[in-house]
Formats: sequence, C-alpha cells, structure tokens
Amino acid sequence: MAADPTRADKFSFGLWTVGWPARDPFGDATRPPLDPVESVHRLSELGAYGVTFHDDDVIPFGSDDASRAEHIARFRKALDETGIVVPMVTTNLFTHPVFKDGGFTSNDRDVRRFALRKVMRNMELAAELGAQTYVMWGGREGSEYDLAKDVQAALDRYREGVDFLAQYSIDRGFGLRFALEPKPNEPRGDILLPTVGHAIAFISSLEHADLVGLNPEVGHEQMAGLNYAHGIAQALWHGKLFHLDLNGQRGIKYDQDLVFGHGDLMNAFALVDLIEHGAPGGGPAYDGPRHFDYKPSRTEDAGGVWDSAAANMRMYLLLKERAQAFRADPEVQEALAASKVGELSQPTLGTGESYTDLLADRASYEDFDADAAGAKGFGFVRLNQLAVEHLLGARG
Ligand SMILES: [Mn+2]
Repeated sequence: MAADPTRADKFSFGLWTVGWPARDPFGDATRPPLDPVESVHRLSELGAYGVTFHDDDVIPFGSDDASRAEHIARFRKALDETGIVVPMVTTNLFTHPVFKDGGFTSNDRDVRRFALRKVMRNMELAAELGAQTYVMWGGREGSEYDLAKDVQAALDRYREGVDFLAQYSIDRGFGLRFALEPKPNEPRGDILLPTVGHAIAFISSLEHADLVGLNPEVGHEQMAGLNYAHGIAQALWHGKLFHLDLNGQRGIKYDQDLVFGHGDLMNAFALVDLIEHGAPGGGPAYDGPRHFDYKPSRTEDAGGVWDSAAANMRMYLLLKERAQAFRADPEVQEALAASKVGELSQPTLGTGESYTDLLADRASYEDFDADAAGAKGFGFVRLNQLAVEHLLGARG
C-alpha cells in the first residue's frame, strides 16, 4: 500500500479548507473557527509541505496596520516552527458585501479600485512569504441577470485589472505568476471565464499573457459537465498549468468540494496518471504543488476535519501507486500498443511532406481500404478494463 505522505510529495492545502466552519446557505456553522496557526501545525504533522491562503484567512477584513502585523507575525512563526512553505496566495474578493457585484468587474468603479488596492496589498505579503503563484478566483465576477452586465465591458475591466497587477508585480520585483481559476456558477448565477477553455482564450488577449496561466479545479470543470483530465491536458498543452485545485465532485450540481477521488474516481485516476506520467516521452507532466481545495463535509467534527485532510493526500498517493502499477503491467503496454495510443504522437505528414506528396501517395487514398480500416476495432474497452482492474487492486 502507498506510503505516508512526505514533503517531497508537495501536498498543500488552503487554510480556508480545513478552516471552513461549515456554514452553508441553509444552516449555521457546525464547527468552531480554527486558528490558522493550529492548521499549519496539524497539516505539517500530517505530511503536507505547504499552505495557501486568502488575505482574509490570516488577517481579518478591516484590520488596522498594527493588528495586521500581529496576525502576520503569528502566522510566520508557525511557518518557521514547522518549515511549512507558502507556494500560493490569493485574495478574497467575494465575502464582504462590497464585492456583491464583483471585484475587478463590479459595475461600481469605486469598488473596482478598492479591489485592485486589496490585491496589491496582499501581493506584497505573498512575495514576502516566498509565494510563486498568485491565484485569481473571480467567484463574484458575473451576473444573475443578462441585461444587468455588459459582458464585453466586464472582460475589458478584467483584462485591465489582471494586466495592471501583473505590471505591478514586474515593477516591484515580486516574481509572481498569476493563475486564473475558472468556475461556471456559484456564487453568481453565471461567472465570467466559466471554464478552462474560456480562460485560455482570455489569457491570449492579455498584454502580460506570459505571466498568466490557470488554476483549474476538479469540481469546477465537472460542475459544467466537462472532463477535468482533458482540461488539464489542454492547459499543459498551452503551457498554462501554473497550479491546480484537487477535490471531488459528483456530477452537475452545486460545488461539493469533496475529498479528492471521492467524486469521479476514474477521472481522478486518469488525472494522476497524466500528472505523474503524461510528459511527452513519459515522466511527470507537472511538478508544482498538489494543492487541495476541498471542504471537510458539514457532518464532520474536528476529528473529521483532519481525517478528511489526510484522506486527500492518501487518495493521491494510492492513485499514484495504482497508476504506476498500470504503466508497469506488460499486458497494459501491449493493450496501449494495440489501441495505437502511442501512434497519435506520430505526425500525420512525413518530414517535409507537401500536399503534392500526399496527393501522390496512392496508399493514403486511392488504394486505402476504408471499409477494412472501419471494420477494425481499437480495443479501448479492454484497455479501460485493465485500468479499472488496477484501480481496484485486482492486478499487480
Ligand atoms: Mn479553488
């Protein structure tokens, strides 16, 4: 069975995950607030290497400079005592009522200016703590009523905000890269940049496109009925997988934030296989933090919080172990070859082959037996069954 997590596994957690007191739209909190200092120590004991946070997770909204400094000092002390790192930081532009119509894209210009200032203040802290990635989840950037939001103007303001903050990072030498986190809806009826694809297209329009990538979240893509592993693969293909949020989701419904792998387990298996073995020619396709953005369910008490945190890491390691066994199985290798999975990496045209050459190649058309090729199966079901059997521990 999989080993216990170590720092080398690069597991990180948002402070807001284990710290969620489980208040939902229908019910009160079921757990008391958690001190971020305790979270750092507990996550360290469980084998995590990093924590991430929104400004307001560490420094309560509205703190004056003196109390802000105190909160930061306490937090820093916990980091120093444990060796826990802060690979990513983000801003809360969604809880306070001022952001009810968004931060960067609120119809109210004064709110937009306040939002930029709030991010700038926290970017400085992110850089001081050594973060490399700054995530932007625009949960309130959207609308409920189509006629109440000029979407083209909102995208102009979104671009203005992201480019402005990227320039600020460059000028101040923060060295941050920005990662946009798509989500289709919740809390807004419709959120701007709803999927990985929308966000990639938006990034291509930025002045500082090179500094901006993605932080795709499992449940956010699955809420839209999309395939998370495919989305991650396309983000990798564009060189835009800057960070990722792992959790679990069961189908097209509200954002469940379950433990990683407790939703679509087969897709989680494919995802871990992709991350660990999906580089061209093999090997890890992503070497950043394995970051969990889940919520300990409302049914859990304090013990359940830490059980669920440990479960995320264990799920990842179990899936990694199963993916390794899958890749090492000679029958799987034979099935992959029979399914021509590797053949897709071969360019369709030969080196230097022109359309004249293709037109002259009778084997490609005149002599090609389409009926015979169409009659031949690919064997994908057999391959998938082998994957399921490895996932269930039924093979090696
Ligand atoms: Mn997230």
